[in-house]
Amino acid sequence: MSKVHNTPTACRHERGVALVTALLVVALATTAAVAMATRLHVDLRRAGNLLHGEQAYAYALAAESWAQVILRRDAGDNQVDSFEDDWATSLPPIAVEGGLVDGEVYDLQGRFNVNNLVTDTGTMDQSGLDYYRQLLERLGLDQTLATALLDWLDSDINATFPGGVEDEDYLLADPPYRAANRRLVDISELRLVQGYTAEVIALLAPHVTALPRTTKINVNTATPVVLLALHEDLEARAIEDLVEAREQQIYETVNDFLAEDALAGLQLPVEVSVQSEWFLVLTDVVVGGGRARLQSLIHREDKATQVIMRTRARHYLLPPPAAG
Ligand SMILES: [Ca+2]
Ligand SMILES: [Ca+2]
Repeated sequence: MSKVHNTPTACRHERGVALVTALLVVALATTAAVAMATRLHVDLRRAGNLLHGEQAYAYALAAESWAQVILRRDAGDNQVDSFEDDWATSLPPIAVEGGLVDGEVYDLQGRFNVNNLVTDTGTMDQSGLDYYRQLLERLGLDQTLATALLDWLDSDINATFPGGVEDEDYLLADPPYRAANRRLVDISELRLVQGYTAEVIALLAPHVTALPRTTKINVNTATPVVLLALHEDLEARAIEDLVEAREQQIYETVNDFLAEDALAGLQLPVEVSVQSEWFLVLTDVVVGGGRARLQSLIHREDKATQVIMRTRARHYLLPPPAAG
């Protein structure tokens, strides 16, 4: 019986199986070849992007070095820091081989350093706190934000009244955490402090910074709101005039600023300055498919500069302040 089945029908069946197998092998081989080609293509692209990314980073570091040269040269050129200085000049993006380099230097002493709420030993700094309360007031923000931040920064664990927040509140959060009880390393840490919502931070961001030491506000580069917060009796209109006048004639000395009519008879809670030591350099470089964004905190002292902190960011953590 079986022989009967090994007739042309069976042969055709075997030939059929062989053909299907052959087709499958061809199909698999083709798929594998395509997959390999795709992988190779992706690998090449990945390698290319990595290479471009590294190239972009190298350019960003070069731009950062260049910014430091400008800042050092400025310290030799003049004893005052203002938007008239070379470092404050905004340049269009510079074309480099295969890409573009963009960079900007910002004077961080044109903002209020929130670390001034505490002294170097971690106790409350009354004048810093008074200033910050006025800044919050001018921005239409809640006063309790001042005590919440003070408690985050001060070394003790006793909540300040009213509005203070220490461990007992943060430990109830999900997930629980503790107050830092030390100065901020980066202003983005504000996000951890109770009450500092995205909306609050967006309002504050252009006017605040976090620097490792107590700093003075530079009246030549301070934002209008930062100037307005110097005293509760200052009027917005007077500060507008003052900022306009500053564009024509910068303040060469602190006394020139204090001699302004708008400030007559006012006792400022904090010391001000016409010089700056702390700068932020933002660099944005694109090379082919690679991109490098760098935030560098620069300290300048005695005509020397030092990079204190460097962050390679996908997005800048905080927007830069509006110039002027
Ligand atoms: Ca200068
Ligand atoms: Ca504390």
